[in-house]
Parts: sequence; C-alpha cells; structure tokens
Amino acid sequence: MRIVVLAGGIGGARFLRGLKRAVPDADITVIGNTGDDIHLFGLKVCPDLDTVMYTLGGGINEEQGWGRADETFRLKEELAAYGVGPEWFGLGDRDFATHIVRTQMIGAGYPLSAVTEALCERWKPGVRLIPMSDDRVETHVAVEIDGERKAVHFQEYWVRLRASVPAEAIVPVGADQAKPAPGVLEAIAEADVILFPPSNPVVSIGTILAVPGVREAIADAGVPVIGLSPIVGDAPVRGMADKVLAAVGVESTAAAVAEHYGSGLLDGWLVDTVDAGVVEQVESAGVRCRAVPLMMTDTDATARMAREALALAEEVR
Ligand code: GDP
Ligand code: FO1
Ligand code: CA
Repeated sequence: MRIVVLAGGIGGARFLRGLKRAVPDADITVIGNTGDDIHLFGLKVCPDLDTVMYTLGGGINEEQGWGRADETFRLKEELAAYGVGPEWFGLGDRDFATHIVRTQMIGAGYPLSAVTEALCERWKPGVRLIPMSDDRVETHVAVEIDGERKAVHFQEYWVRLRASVPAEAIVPVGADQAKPAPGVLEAIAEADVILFPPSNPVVSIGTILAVPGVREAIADAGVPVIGLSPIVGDAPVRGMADKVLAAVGVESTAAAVAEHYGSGLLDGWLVDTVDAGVVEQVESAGVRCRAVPLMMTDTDATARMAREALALAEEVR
C-alpha cells in the first residue's frame, strides 16, 4: 500500500511512528512542511523536516518533541558570549551538526530534497521524506505590537512571542512562486490513500497545500483523503494552533477544521470521542466522519488511530 502523509513537526512525526507500526510493510511518502524554516548564524534550519527525521530515526528529545535527545548548548552559549543571537531559539550542539551539513550541501548546489535524502541515510526514518518544495518558503505572521503592525518570522511569533499577540494574518512568503519538490506530485498521483495527520491545519498542512499544484494533485488523485483532527474538545492538544486558526477565521473545533479543508479535498475525518457530538455536522457537510480516541499517548494508541484512518479510507473508497 502506498500512503502519502502531509506532515508538520511534532504531531505529524508522532502520527507517523504509529502509522509505521500499524502498517509495517506500507510504502510511506511524507511531504514535509518547510514554511517553518529559518536561517540563523548563516545556517538553514528545517524544524519540521528534522522533527520527522529525528522522531522516526530515534534521535528526538521525546519530552520536548523537537530537537535532539541528550543535547547540550555549548555552542549557543559561546555565540551569546559574543553577543550573537537570537538567544530565544534553542539550537543545541548535536542539532547544529545537521544544519551545518545541510547548509554545506546547499552551498555546493544540492537542492533541499537531495540534502534531506542524504541526512536520512544516517537516520533511516523508514519513510521517504520529501520537503514540500526545494524553493524557499517562509511563513510570516502579521502582528500588532504596541500599536504598530509588523510581520515577524513564524518562529519569532511561535517561540519568542509564544503566540501571545493576536495574529492578524499568516503569509507563506514565497509559496505562490514555489514548485513542488521532485517526487511530490508523483507520490500523490501514485498514492492509494492520502492522510492529513493531526498537524497544524494552517502553518503545517495549510502551507504544504499553498504550494501551487499540491492541492490540485490531491483532489485529482482520486483516492481517499483522510484527516485526523488536531483539535480535541475545542482546543489544540498541544501548541497554539487556536491562535493561527483564529487568524484565518476558523474556530478551534474539530468540525470547523474539517470544514476549513472542505469536502472538495477531504473524504473522511476522524474526531476524538469527546467530540462525537460533531460527527453528524461534519457528515452533513459531505465528509465521512467517525469519533475514535485520538490521543497519541504512546505508539500503540497512535497505531490504533492510524488503523482507524485506513479503515475509514476503505469505507469511502
Ligand atoms: P509542529 O510543527 O511541531 O507544530 O507539529 P504539527 O504541525 O505536526 O502538529 C501540531 C498539532 O498536533 C497541534 O495542533 C496539536 O494540537 C496536535 N497534536 C499534538 N498531539 C496530539 C495528539 O495526541 N492528538 C491529537 N489529536 N492531536 C495532537
Ligand atoms: N521550539 C520552541 O518552542 N523553542 C525553541 O527554542 C525551539 C528550537 C528549535 C530548534 C530546532 C528545531 O528543529 C525546532 C525547534 N523548536 C523550538 C520547535 C520549532 O519551533 C517548531 O517549528 C515549532 O514548535 C512549531 O512548529
Ligand atoms: Ca511546524
């Protein structure tokens, strides 16, 4: 079975771990969000690609969900001693090596997709991980601080400001000019099922869908497209998805997120059992819906979620 998954960072990566356990023989292609990418200290950092790679490759800091296990921050301390920041972004020593290798390869002329493949030779994530695009796309957030409207990089909004100021707009800068990376459209066209894991609908999956051709390819693939709600009981399970949903005028409910994707794109939607009350509403909007436990408490629970998603795919096929 060929499965395509559109993934952000933590939610996407944890879901993929369960999916791999549920269907060990499946051929899984992950299309990763690169809108979170940021250039720091002359290095290209790709948080969502790295989160997927480290999580599936066994190198992730499990508690945190991002960054490397067994990490130290000597390099960051030395940079700070020179007054070189930003101090608000926690890049560890082990993680730095990834960004150095990536930046060196890009400097040598390799596209991000080839670099990602090379990094995955070490981590062996057991999936094919492709960035959504080799072109630079950077999500910016329009905010108002002290009466002044300005745009900040997504990481500054998320990590430094902790989404504490209202987001007025979310702009995936460069997305309209970006081309899908080699293999993205092919994987979608050849998929047996396409999954939207419980990733951020705006700044993860929304950014991938903003790359011209991706949304159309999914709609044209003619295979079940099944999503799992990242919103449980009217709130994100973790993170601040409610803030970015508000910026695009979407309520933080499992039903509103399904409606945001739309029945033109989505065939099936899983909501948590606590949201069983919205099943009828989602179905009346033309999306097959089931309520099942959606908390990724461990890999077995997550594998059950993945099996439910694949079962729903068979129902709508
Ligand atoms: P990020 O790039 O690290 O922000 O990660 P993603 O975009 O992949 O996923 C973030 C989303 O995952 C958040 O909106 C969370 O609400 C959601 N999420 C995290 N853990 C769980 C879980 O156990 N169950 C569900 N249903 N959603 C989760
Ligand atoms: N998230 C944080 O909340 N604080 C950090 O200092 C931080 C550093 C960081 C470094 C590398 C990396 O791959 C991810 C990192 N993240 C950090 C997570 C990252 O910001 C995620 O993109 C967001 O949490 C949401 O997608
Ligand atoms: Ca992310």
